[in-house]
Amino acid sequence: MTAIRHDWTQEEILNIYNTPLFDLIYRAQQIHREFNVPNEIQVSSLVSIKTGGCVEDCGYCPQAARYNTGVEVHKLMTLNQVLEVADKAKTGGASRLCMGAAWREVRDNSDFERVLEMVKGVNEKGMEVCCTLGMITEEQAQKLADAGLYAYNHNIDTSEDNYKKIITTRTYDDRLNTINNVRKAKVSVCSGGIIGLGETVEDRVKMLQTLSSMEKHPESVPINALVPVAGTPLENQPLVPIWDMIRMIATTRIVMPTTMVRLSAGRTQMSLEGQALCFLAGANSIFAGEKLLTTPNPDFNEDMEMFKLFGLTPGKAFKKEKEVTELAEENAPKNYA
Ligand code: SAM
Ligand code: DTB
Ligand code: SF4
Repeated sequence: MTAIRHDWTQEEILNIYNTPLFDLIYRAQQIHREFNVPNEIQVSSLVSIKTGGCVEDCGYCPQAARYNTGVEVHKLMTLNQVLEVADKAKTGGASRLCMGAAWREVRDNSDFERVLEMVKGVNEKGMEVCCTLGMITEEQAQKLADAGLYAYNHNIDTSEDNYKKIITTRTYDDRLNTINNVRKAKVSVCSGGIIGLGETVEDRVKMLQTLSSMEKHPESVPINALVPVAGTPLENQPLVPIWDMIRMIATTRIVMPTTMVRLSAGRTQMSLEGQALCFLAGANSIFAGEKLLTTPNPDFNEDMEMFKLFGLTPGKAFKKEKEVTELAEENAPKNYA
């Protein structure tokens, strides 16, 4: 049985990343099958509940107010609008709805109260609810948990060094702090990053080291390929080669065996063959639905066609990835502190 490790060194992770491609995919697939249900892909759908006008300066983001990206600013959606979106997502085959807000942080105001109502309402529909609302305190995390929140997404995006080049309005520690607050409230952690920001392979490796050395691995790790958006500082970044995506996913799978590895933004730029290799490399989750937050994504029908073609099935809600992780960690030989 493969051990769940929290002490991967940068050198080890770099060596994995640089393994000959087929050896890398083979090892990732073996580990994938040891800890996860083969051919089952978890499907999440995204909804931007509050769009644009964000005060932060994240260099990749079309929703930052300071860049002219043409994204229309929308105030917080109503509860009913969100419930309608949830129904559509469920019909489309999604087991989780992820609600995103272009906020720097959550404030204790009527908007937050409304988000709590949304969490409650979507949860009552039998869907897992995820939120990504920017920085939150421990108390806010607890309120979200009490309302029925299943997971909270808060990406570390890249390495600590590279982070400073991409975002100046908050620090890496701010990010880690929010992740800790989510953990304390016993909400499932979803945290990953973006490749294609102009980072080095070492930056990618350092990001994976930060995630894999957490006391508990995030239950889900989204790997986004940058969607370059006109008007953002990163608009001219070349598209991520599919080989980098495959290597990144395989490496993530190997260092965090029980984690849900999400093939996230950038799928419209990928061929079906490319996506197939990402699944073979251990990705077991996607965002489905025609839009991510503000940019296009394959629609539900297209993805269901792909599932049919590959013989994949969408995962059921509340499969308790938390428990799976805990069980696997209990059963695995301990070689970490
Ligand atoms: N404002 C909150 C925050 O920053 O945590 C939540 C929403 S934010 C848009 C969620 C994540 O989307 C970011 O952390 C980033 O990793 C990802 N993202 C944003 N723009 C992207 C782009 N153009 N391409 C790929 N991923 C992107
Ligand atoms: C994540 O890692 N990727 C999603 C979700 N978590 C919130 C967001 C991708 C956003 C891509 C750019 C956009 O559509 O605005
Ligand atoms: Fe704001 Fe989040 Fe976009 Fe950064 S990534 S500008 S915090 S919406």
